[in-house]
Amino acid sequence: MTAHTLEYAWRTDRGRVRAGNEDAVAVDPALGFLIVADGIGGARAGEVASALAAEVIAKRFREHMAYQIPSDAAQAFVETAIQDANLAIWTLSKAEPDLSGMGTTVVVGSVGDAWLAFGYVGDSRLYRLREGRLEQLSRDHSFIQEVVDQGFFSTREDARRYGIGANILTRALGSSSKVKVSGGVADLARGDIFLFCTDGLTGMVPEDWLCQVLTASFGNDLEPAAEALVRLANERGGNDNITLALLRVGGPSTESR
Ligand SMILES: [Mn+2]
Repeated sequence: MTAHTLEYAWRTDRGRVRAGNEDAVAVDPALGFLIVADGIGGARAGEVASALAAEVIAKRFREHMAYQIPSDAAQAFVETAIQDANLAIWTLSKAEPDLSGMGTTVVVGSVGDAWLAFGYVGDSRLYRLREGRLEQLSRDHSFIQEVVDQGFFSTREDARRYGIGANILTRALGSSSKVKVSGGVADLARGDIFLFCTDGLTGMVPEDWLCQVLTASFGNDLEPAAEALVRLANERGGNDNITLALLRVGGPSTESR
């Protein structure tokens, strides 16, 4: 499936404040996909929405992902899978009064031969650590990101200091029958670490700390790094559910295919 050896690790944690966990994660190293979602909605509706998103997208990968497709086809596949999830959530929210208004963010990765195709809606994020630098590959669909993009503030931190709420989404799955999906394709290089995560991680742990923990994982297993990120978010308050999925790119694969 790929020219590199790949390692995966993932976690979801309730955090220290919330009564339930409305995040969802689904990862399949054999099929090469990663899904992270953060549900929105009263009672247990958020939990239903994020779980349904992960389920619909994972099912689509299991049933329809073709072997060795080009990266642009994988990006289109991810986009369609996310649109399927959106329609399923929207349909269920219309059918069940208890689930009315439910929604979720989602960020999805599809790993191919030397590339990662990705798609997302909302403020769950994708980062890539390369050569000691952590770069956000996604761009939040949030009000705070929008005021930064429009030039009212130079950074999200500035906007937050001014009192702009960090958790107002401008796009989510489930709010209408169609959704606009953002995405792209990133190349894989040896040593890269990709981080898919919800705002329960990024809202608690500064980016330079994320960078340090991931950088420190080189030469070690990936699992302790995943564990350390959850622990850090909890130590710094754990105000929200914390979910992450990691993909680390190793050396050339010895498998010939
Ligand atoms: Mn959250």
